[in-house]
Amino acid sequence: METDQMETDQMETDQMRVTLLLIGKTGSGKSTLGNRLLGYCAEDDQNAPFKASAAVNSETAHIKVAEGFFFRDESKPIRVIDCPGLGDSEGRDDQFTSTLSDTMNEVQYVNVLLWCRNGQEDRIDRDEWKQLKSIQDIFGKYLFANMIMNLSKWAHDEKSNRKREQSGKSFRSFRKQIWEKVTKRQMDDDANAFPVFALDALYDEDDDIEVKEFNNIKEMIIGIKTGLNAFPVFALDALYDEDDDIEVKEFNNIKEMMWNCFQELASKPVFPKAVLEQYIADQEAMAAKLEQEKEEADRKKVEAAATPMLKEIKKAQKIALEKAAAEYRKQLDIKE
Ligand SMILES: Nc1nc2c(ncn2[C@@H]2O[C@H](COP(=O)(O)OP(=O)(O)OP(=O)(O)O)[C@@H](O)[C@H]2O)c(=O)[nH]1
Ligand SMILES: [Mg+2]
Repeated sequence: METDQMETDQMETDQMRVTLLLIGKTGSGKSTLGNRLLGYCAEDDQNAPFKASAAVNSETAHIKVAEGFFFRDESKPIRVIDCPGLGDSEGRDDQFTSTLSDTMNEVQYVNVLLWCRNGQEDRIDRDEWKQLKSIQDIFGKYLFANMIMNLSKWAHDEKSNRKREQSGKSFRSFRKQIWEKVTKRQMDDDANAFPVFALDALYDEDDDIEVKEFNNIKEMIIGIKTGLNAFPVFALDALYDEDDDIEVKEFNNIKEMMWNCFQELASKPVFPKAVLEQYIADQEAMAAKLEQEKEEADRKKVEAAATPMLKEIKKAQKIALEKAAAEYRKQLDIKE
């Protein structure tokens, strides 16, 4: 009984689990952020599910799925999927789409597409486009509506803040610039508006394919309104200084806002195309089976209803036949 209860609890938790897919370039801080969101603080915590490192080559070689709770809060179950960053030197890029596709078909849905970017890099390069393309191949364009961006390596201490303000690169202005560059529209005062792409994305404006791809993905991201109405961007510094009051306050603040977004997307999961196709096929098979069963039941019902009627008809026919035969005999004057 207790085990049953535990299994039920487990199933309910699974149903509610907010699933996050971390994407981004190699070294952009995906694994570090994933560990942090699951409540692993120390950089070298051996129990942390994802391995992070400062190595030049991609540290994460395989897609890994880890389940836990948002900052270990048991009322907030999450599932984090950490991907290798594209653009490594090990030639793994080609396998990326098929491996990601397999993993997605297994996990079935994603609530949040969490795009990690190094806050010190304002260019979006070819590898990031490639990753977005893979996502599109698997999910269709819909997952882009559930996108959140996080800038790593964006320290919030006083000195860093001051330095950025002085160089005109505050978080607000950074976001505004990107927004306007991508949408070619003036950003209104909506504080949640998402700076879709970074400054001076690397695409080659003379290359038709690159231009097409840029515009394509741009339209998707701006145009879809099924997930979050405005795409938020955060700068949660996964390695903030716990002794710096400003950093701690900012970290907790951003953490809170991030969870609110996750929660909003919890009821708007996005499914891979393959999962949807399978679901539709199962539904159709089920409907066909039900139809067949219904036809069989109807046939039996008609048969059952027809039986007494047939008996009546047969009886009436017999009577008529006997009557006709009697008449006939009379005509022939056959004596009985
Ligand atoms: N200061 C600071 N450093 C960070 C932050 N996030 C990641 N780093 C550092 O950046 C380096 C790369 O981080 P990873 O988490 O391994 O990056 P990744 O995106 O998982 O990289 P791949 O697995 O290679 O794709 C590590 O040295 C981290 O300590 C951050 O928010 N702030
Ligand atoms: Mg990694």
